[in-house]
Amino acid sequence: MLEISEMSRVKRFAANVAGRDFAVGDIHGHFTRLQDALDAAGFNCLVDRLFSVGDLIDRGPECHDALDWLDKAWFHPVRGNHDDYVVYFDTCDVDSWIDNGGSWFGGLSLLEKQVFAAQFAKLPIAIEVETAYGLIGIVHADCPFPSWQQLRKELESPESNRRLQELQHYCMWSRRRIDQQETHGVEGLRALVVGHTPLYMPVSLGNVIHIDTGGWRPDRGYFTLLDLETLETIPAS
Ligand SMILES: [Mn+2]
Repeated sequence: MLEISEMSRVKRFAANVAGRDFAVGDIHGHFTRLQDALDAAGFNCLVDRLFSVGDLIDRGPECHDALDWLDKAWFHPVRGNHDDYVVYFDTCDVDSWIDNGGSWFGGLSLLEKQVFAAQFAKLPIAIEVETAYGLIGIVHADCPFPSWQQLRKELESPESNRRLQELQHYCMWSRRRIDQQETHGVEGLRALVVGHTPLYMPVSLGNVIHIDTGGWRPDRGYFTLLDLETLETIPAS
């Protein structure tokens, strides 16, 4: 059984003074398409960094490539709800996982499953990135509090394991903000970047930017790259 308590649940990155920082929405096993989007943006892996809102696997044909991408020094994902299935592959709700594109995992050997789980257990729940214009937060689905500092504090020192599970679940699964079109935003950040809910174009609600434009979808989907300094998107939206 994996123990994640010693892993860092919030990861902070200093400003990138050498190149650009981008965030991208849910990938879901479409790394070739992602690479095409990076090439189109002139992404330079020597100086640029790519942050991901998670959901690296399930649904698409290239889930196995996720481990290669995790090895890249410039690729930094948070943990999505699908990635969390991998971490807890031996105890999670396998039926709902398979219903949501997870059948590829069943084809792995036990050793391969354990390697995946160990790597995915290292994925933080939240990332924060310093930029010239303020701090950017990244979670897969949403921040459960009006303030980023409160989320960071509770993730780093939760009052109980049960509380931690609830918080992590909200960060990875909630669609409340986008469903309710809540515009109050999250204090303590210039912007919070999230994915999880596929949209036809990026949507800003207060300072919360939803960037999952369904790059993994068979039709009408594309990857949006959000520049974390300018908050402009490629393609422009
Ligand atoms: Mn998701």
